[in-house]
Amino acid sequence: MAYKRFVDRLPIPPADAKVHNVTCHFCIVGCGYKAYTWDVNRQGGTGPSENAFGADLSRQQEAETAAWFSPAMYNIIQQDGKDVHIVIKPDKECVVNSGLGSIRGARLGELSYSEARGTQQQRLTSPLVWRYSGMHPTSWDDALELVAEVTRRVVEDQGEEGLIVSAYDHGGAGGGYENTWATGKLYFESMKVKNIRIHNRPAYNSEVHGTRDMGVGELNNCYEDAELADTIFAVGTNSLETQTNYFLNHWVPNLRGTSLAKKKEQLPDEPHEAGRIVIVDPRRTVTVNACEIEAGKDKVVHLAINSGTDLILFNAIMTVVADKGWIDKAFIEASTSGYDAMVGANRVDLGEAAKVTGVSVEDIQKAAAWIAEPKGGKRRRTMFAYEKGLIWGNDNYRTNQALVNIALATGNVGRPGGGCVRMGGHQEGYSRPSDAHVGRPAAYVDQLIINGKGGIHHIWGCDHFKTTLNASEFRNVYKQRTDMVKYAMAKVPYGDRAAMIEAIMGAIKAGGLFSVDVDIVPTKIGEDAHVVLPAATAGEANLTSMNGERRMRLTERYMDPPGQSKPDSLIVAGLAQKLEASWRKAGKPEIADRFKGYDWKTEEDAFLDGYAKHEKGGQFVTYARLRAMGTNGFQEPATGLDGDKIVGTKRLFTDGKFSTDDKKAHFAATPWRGLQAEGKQAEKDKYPFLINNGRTNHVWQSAYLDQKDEFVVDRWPLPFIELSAADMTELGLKAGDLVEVFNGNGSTQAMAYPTPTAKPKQAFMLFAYPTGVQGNVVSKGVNELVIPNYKQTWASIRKIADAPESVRHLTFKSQESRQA
Ligand SMILES: Nc1nc2c(c(=O)[nH]1)N[C@H]1C(S)=C(S)[C@@H](COP(=O)(O)OP(=O)(O)OC[C@H]3O[C@@H](n4cnc5c(=O)[nH]c(N)nc54)[C@H](O)[C@@H]3O)O[C@H]1N2
Ligand SMILES: Nc1nc2c(c(=O)[nH]1)N[C@H]1C(S)=C(S)[C@@H](COP(=O)(O)OP(=O)(O)OC[C@H]3O[C@@H](n4cnc5c(=O)[nH]c(N)nc54)[C@H](O)[C@@H]3O)O[C@H]1N2
Ligand code: SF4
Ligand SMILES: [Mo]
Repeated sequence: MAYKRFVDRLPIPPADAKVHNVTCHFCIVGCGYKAYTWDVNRQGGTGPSENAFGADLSRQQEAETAAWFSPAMYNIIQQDGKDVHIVIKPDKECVVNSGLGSIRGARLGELSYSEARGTQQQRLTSPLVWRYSGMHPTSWDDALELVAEVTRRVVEDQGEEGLIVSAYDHGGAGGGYENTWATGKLYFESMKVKNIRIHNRPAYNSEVHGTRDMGVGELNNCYEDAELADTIFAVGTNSLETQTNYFLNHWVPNLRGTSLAKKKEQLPDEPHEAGRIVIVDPRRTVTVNACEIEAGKDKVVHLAINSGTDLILFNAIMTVVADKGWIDKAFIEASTSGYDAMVGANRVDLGEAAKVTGVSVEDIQKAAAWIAEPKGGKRRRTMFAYEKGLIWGNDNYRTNQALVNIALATGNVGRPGGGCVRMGGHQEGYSRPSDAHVGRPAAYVDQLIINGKGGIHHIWGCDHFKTTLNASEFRNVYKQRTDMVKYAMAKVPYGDRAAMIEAIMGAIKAGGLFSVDVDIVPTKIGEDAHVVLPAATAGEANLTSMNGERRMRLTERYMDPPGQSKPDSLIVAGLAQKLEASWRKAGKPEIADRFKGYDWKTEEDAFLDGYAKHEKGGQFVTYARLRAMGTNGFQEPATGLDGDKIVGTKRLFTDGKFSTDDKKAHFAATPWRGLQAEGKQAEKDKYPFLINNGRTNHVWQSAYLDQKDEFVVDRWPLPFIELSAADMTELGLKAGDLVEVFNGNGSTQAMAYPTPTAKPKQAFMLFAYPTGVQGNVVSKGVNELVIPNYKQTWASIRKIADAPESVRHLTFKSQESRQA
């Protein structure tokens, strides 16, 4: 069982503790935190003037006090080379989270690198290179010169097609405006790299092309809209677990009716009641359960559709809405095009839709009414929210568009209480030169690697072995190709650089791949790399990003990076300089000159070169202004200054003008066409179990920090796979037993978690976990724009062993702690 060892007393932050603005660097929500630091051999007192909270700590504090922190929020870190105490606690003044932490963000303290307290000792502290048959530490110069030299030689041989890049495109840790700009400048401006992919999909494309092509950018509302909506229509988003404090601080008040006063105040001319919610998800999530508890069952509809059938469901809802005339005629007239054609093309028979989706005709009609039926003669306000159940779902492009069709038809884009939005994953922080040269559809990069293409791979903060589709085949080929280079390298003395480069190039010509991994910890893909470069992460460098309502903040540097690690932007700068030198030495000054312009000394220099110059409103944004605007920041785009305050934009598209040439939002024809990606229907026909997959509250992403956090590893030594009681019996399983999940794509393992609410033959497995990679059984099938269907996976399951020792202490209680 998880417990905090050696902590029976925590120091009191003194009144003069340094205070830093922090945005939690995990999920999209971007909760505001404050980091308090002070000298390690001091602490504050209980008197209000003696502690940083200004509270009388000699007395019992009230239940909702902010003058409090938990052991998980605390650590001892280094600041300017000296040990200091640190407390990273949620900020009550931040409008995003109003002082709430989550089970992830509230551990920012203990997830920091600390030599004094032994946390995150896995962090990379120096550049590593492959020599003497292992990874060994070296200097930045040595490592970067090797990377630059091999990169140049590969480009000389194969053109820029030979350089394959994997890079995050998000905000938060492993991203942010500084780092996306730096990597973008290197690969899109100094070079014109085409064979590049994003962290979460195997090509360089939008995951929501569908909505963008209609002119509707995907983060178009504000979190307050969830408090103002009459109805929230939530598709494939398990927001209690994945956008936790957005759900708790902005959805729950509406469902409870506590945002009614706000509704009446802001929208006085219409009737109001507590919010309702419709959730589309094949499985009953804890979000569904929490909504039933908060709103009452009569205000919640869970449409438990068959996996991958969202599209026909949306078309059916659209059909009802159109037939009833529950549309916003004035808006359709003034701000859109193609309505009639869309309704004609997408019309479906409700009986047919019910058959395909498994949802009754009555529930389809009820959902349509809750979304669009006028209330007391006024238009109903509905917020449409979707995330990976839709985005990584069947026929992504059209399904996305089918949802936007309903939002537009009902006049819910650009209006209070509306929006048609991604719930989001990471924070955002995209600032890069044009990627137009990549083309559309973009190259399917994983397949290039699998098919022996490319000679060198640069990886920025991605661990494809855990997180890509078709991961089993990808890893097998990757290992073979990188091993070829390792064997060649082992034959020459490392110090003989000229001979080493020849050996590497020889292996590459024979089909090998040279791999460079930039990360903060050792990764699975990094095990096959030849050079590993240590990055500093959020809090160890200044970093800007925006959240799901485009709220931009600066996370201030509050601690030293581990060892020699550096912010990604400065690693890019170092690499660009080495590339310049390498091309110059090779007698190609015209190419060398393209790598000028990286003389950044700090991450702020990268920010000024990128965001400030290139993003809309960027001229108003400086670190100093962001710092002064604290954890509330402003909502992008910036439109000007009010004194020294940046003025932002609460909602997009409020003027009814959209991002198309004619400024109209374009409705889309999106007829249903079954399981669309290659091989999916055959896989479904062949294997008995749906292997639905995704996230759980405790774990952040591929567990890159959690894998060394006692609390998480103790709860999830192995990834869980939720199974119905009937399936447990049929497979001869007891709680915690080890199972193998396998199909034609590969195999993986997990721990059986009996789940009373699971439907028979519909399993749900934790994704991306180091001790069992769900992606191993995901097929390579993608849509025509190379968007994967991680969620539509079918496989067999068999028992491997009785519950191993590591899971015997676990509880297998239902995740639904109570029922409505
Ligand atoms: N089966 C299945 N697969 C999926 C998904 C799914 O739902 N199902 N979802 C997909 C989605 S939405 C996502 S976002 C991806 C995630 O896929 P990835 O982005 O590959 O995984 P992460 O764990 O988020 O982070 C990758 C690496 O970034 C490193 N990192 C963290 N901070 C920094 C930093 O400051 N600098 C650098 N250089 N590195 C850093 C971490 O140590 C980690 O090794 O997985 C995708 N894969
Ligand atoms: N705790 C935690 N929070 C996170 C993350 C994390 O790792 N841990 N990661 C962050 C990131 S990068 C991302 S992208 C987001 C993802 O946030 P979400 O999209 O909310 O998370 P997932 O669990 O991937 O998938 C959501 C739901 O999609 C459902 N689903 C599966 N198939 C279908 C389908 O065919 N149709 C519909 N409608 N639904 C389906 C699943 O049952 C699941 O409940 O979470 C972010 N927040
Ligand atoms: S909800 Fe997201 S941003 Fe907020 S504390 Fe949790 S992980 Fe961090
Ligand atoms: Mo994501």
